[in-house]
Amino acid sequence: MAGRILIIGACGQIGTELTLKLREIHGNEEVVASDIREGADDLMKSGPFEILNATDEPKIREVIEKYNIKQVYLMAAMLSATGEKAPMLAWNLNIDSLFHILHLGKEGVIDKIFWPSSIAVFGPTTPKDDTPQITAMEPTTVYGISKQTGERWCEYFFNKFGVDVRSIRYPGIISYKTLPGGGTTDYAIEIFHEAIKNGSYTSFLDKDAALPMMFMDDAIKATVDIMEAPAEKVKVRSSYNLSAISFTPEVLAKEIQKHIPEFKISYEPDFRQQIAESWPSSIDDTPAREDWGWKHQYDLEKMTSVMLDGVKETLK
Ligand code: AKB
Repeated sequence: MAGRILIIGACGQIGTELTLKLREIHGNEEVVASDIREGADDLMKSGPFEILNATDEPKIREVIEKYNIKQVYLMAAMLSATGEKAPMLAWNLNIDSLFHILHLGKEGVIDKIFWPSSIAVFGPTTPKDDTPQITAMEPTTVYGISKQTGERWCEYFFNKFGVDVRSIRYPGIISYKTLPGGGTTDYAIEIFHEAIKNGSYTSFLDKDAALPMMFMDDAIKATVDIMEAPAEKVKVRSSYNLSAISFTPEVLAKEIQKHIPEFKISYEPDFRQQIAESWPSSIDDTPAREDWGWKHQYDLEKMTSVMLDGVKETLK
């Protein structure tokens, strides 16, 4: 590969598994992980790592030069629930980091950028079911506003300066290797840990809060696929809708009960319920499927059984 890959925010929930996958594909030395803190052992030991704050532009340039980086995956972000507690910090982190990377693309220092958006770009005026790619978008969270703004800037930098930036709107991502941090969809991971440890879970979302979700392996596959697609196939340069499964806490609990019959769920909705209510229940991702061949592999049943095995393994 001509030039290496840099992952910013490599120690987070998606960053960790993405780094390991990209190292498997391109070779360990070709993929530089970076974050503001150290992460999982396998990530730290398998290839180069740099402590890097995503808003520190001079340090980003230094790392890019040091390793001859040509592709950047900007995974650092403050998510929806945490963002509501620290709005300005969320805005600064989510937007400043993106600007630094887009400008490096504009200057021709790097060739390709991946930047994740989210279903949080949608809001209460968006059609809830099978939300189309192009629709009303009036997000009500700081995280959603920052992601929507970021999408506009990505498209602008592509149109005006030819920056090859690619993006998908992640739904809630479900995984067992690294815990998520501060999202509204985090209940769908906590529930597995609590089901195995205690046989019960109190959900911070209501029983019928349906949200779009996806197992981690599918999210990683989508990320790798869109980055490997020929440029002309990536027709949406804001961000692609991406969909796999959609369920409520009650439906997920019933699926878990097929494996752990004594599992009990109760509901104590908090401020995150309001965020969930402003988001779609399900997503129409036809453009991603048609343009670059996106296809998910995990349904609710398969995801649940892999999650239960995976969480059991991590708790050993
Ligand atoms: C969150 O809940 O904030 C995230 C997301 C849907 O982007 N998981």
